[in-house]
Amino acid sequence: MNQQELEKKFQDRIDKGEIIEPKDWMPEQYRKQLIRMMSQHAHSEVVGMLPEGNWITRAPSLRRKAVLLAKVQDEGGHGLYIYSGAETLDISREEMVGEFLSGKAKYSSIFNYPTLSWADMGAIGWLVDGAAIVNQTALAKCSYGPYARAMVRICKEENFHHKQGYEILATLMKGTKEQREMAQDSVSRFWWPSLMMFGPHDKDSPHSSDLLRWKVKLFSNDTLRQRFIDRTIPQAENIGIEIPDPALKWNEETRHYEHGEIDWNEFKNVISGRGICNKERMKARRKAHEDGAWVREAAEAYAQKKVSKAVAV
Ligand code: FAQ
Repeated sequence: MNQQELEKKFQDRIDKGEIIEPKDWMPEQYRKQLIRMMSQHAHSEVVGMLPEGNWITRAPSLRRKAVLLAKVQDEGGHGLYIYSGAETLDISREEMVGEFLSGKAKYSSIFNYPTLSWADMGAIGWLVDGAAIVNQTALAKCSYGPYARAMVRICKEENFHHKQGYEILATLMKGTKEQREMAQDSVSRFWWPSLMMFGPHDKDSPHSSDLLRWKVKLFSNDTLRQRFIDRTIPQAENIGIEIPDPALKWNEETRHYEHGEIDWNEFKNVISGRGICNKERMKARRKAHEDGAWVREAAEAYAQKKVSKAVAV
């Protein structure tokens, strides 16, 4: 079969809803797009440990500390599943991490914002994990098997994260005036950056048409963002939190919330490395990588010893 026939056969499989597995033939661009998206997703999970890790020592009770510790550990685990999934596309973990540490590969814009108060643990769980769930529930049905399967487990864990975040904010909203103000301030800071997590508008999204055609993305950026808004507003009303968007209003005809425009200049700045915490996040990850060098060397030496023992036997 020539290239054209192979591509047609591949697209037919996708259109029929078949799942693509690592050993199947795939267009080079499909492989490259998946590597880009999955590695960026994995980097986001790992960088995502930093804003919350910042509060582990200052959690207000032992219970809150244990929950936060488990959550941060879960995010690290998610990064590892996704790196493993991406390795099936013929790229090594070292290469992916190398591209991230050199600044070539991106990670989610949301993790370049600082966590200034305990309420931010609530806002991250409720809004950031909430946005991640909307995005990842769709990805759990994507055309690439290893990515879809990783998403199934990740979504289950993210649901716990989402509930614990909402519970933190609900508790604060039932507390003192200062606690309610702290919760409100946090949501006011995290609302717009959470909407940015879904990426640029569909018309400005260069990768969407390929990804939608290949069913890596099942829904567009704007569709998922709207879904997130529609499901989050009633939750905000339920606990008395105000969403910092004066343009927000329910449209009875479309049965969706209308909302104000995102500050795309801010988004562009953050993804170009000029956000509040970009430098700090990269510095922390580079240090963690350097500090972990001895672990990688020890693991490598151990693996080689095992191989030479097996050969001797
Ligand atoms: N941040 O053409 P598009 C989590 C870039 S959840 C940074 O629309 P695409 C869980 C994009 O890469 C967060 N960059 O791109 C957690 C591209 O640049 P490039 C991670 C962004 O791929 C919770 C350019 O803009 N989730 O970690 C962003 O079709 C709590 C053009 O954009 C995922 O990664 C952004 N927000 O759609 C952890 C989900 N948006 O690569 C800890 C998987 C866009 O050409 C605590 N990824 N860009 O240089 C996706 O669904 C997609 O990749 C999108 C972007 C929707 C993010």
